Amino acid sequence: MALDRKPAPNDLNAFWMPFTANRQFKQSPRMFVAAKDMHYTTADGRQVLDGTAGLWCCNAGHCRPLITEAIQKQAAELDYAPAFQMGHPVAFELANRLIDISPKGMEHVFYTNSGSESVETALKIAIAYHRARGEGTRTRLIGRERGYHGVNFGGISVGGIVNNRKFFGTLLAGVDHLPHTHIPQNAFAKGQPEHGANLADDLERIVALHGAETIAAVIVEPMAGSTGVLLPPKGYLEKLRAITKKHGILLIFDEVITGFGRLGSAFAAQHFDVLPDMMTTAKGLTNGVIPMGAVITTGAVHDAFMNGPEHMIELFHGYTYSGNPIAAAAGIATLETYKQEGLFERAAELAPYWENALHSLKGTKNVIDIRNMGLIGAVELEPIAGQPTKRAFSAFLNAYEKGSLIRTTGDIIAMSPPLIISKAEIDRLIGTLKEVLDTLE
Ligand code: PXG
Repeated sequence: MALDRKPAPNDLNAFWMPFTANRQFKQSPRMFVAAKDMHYTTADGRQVLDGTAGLWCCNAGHCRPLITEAIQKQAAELDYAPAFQMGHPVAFELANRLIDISPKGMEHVFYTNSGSESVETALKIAIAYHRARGEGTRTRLIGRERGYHGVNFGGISVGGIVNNRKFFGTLLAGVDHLPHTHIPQNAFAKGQPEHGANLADDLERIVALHGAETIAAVIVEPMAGSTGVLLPPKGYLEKLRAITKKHGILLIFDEVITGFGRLGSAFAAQHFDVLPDMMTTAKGLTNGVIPMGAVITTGAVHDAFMNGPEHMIELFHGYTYSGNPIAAAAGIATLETYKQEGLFERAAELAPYWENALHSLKGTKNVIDIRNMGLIGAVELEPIAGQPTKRAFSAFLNAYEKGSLIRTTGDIIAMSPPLIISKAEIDRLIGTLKEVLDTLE
């Protein structure tokens, strides 16, 4: 059947791009047309080294055969099955595999389609959990300044990024925020910084202000990725856990970025040895290939809902695509790839090399801080006076021209390469960045 409308292939107008400077992009577009392992191919045939694993999601690299084949096979065998009141084996198998790699105590998986939906789901479960246990006054949610929890209303409410919030009205009521953990004393610290565990004590102030009996949950990224790699000071997450536990408040770790090997273990909860009540995940769950997220909960959180008549739905929440067969097949193949190739261990092994390479940029023009953990790194630049974000954005454009993909947020350059990166590729990525920074204004 002929389409009655055939847009010219070079018409970029219709697609309103997300989190993009649309007008700048459409004047000089940057298009990827293919990818393999550590590299993208641009429309003009250049190879670009992926320093960001797409958007922190392609942890196994690109177009990996197990994942591609699993998707093809599943699409031909069972494309879709209703997600409510019906099941299919692939979603159950993936849930079991997720529990196998989760911290001990995590027992159940609730599927979503993105990190944002995982966050909304976890916040709703937290409030409903307290109500199910007869504590319906616990409805407040506590996030953190500079936190990123996706872009839906719950997520931007608990999140702490001003531009993601201020255009969108009054947001959720009953939300408060902890202070962020990015303090000047920790500049150029390697790995987990020494100073700032006491910032968690602010939760006691918030509890005293509102009353513990009004607070449902605290949500934090164990390591804040999006706002420029803000690390938890030593002892900070342990304190948050102790205070939340003391006051009967659920602790949610948003592991959308830290999950699936970024820090050298399956989840940050294991890396830091702190067990939250729920973990929100997405991205690396399917290697970014098919949209899928999951909230992983302890037995206690889940079991609080399992009462009432057995024919009744226990949680009035879910998505048409929760546990979609093709996404679930991609998830299984992704976890299998991580396992067969030992990618989480590989990230841990490479972390010291990554740390040294990154910190070799200390002293480079305009570099005011460097932060790292696992296979994550950030290089913070002095902003151009009166033109915040411009210097980092120029670095991004120049690095792309020189064949390396980096990300920027404000004047911070963030990098999170696929866990398959080689030492030579680390040298190339950091070498390109050094060249770029040396030549930038
Ligand atoms: N929580 C966290 C901690 C995230 O990092 C989300 C939730 C939302 O996920 P979805 O799948 O709804 O986008 C995220 C997403 C960047 C960048 O460059 C980070 C994210 C997404 C896109 C870009 O920092 N994080």
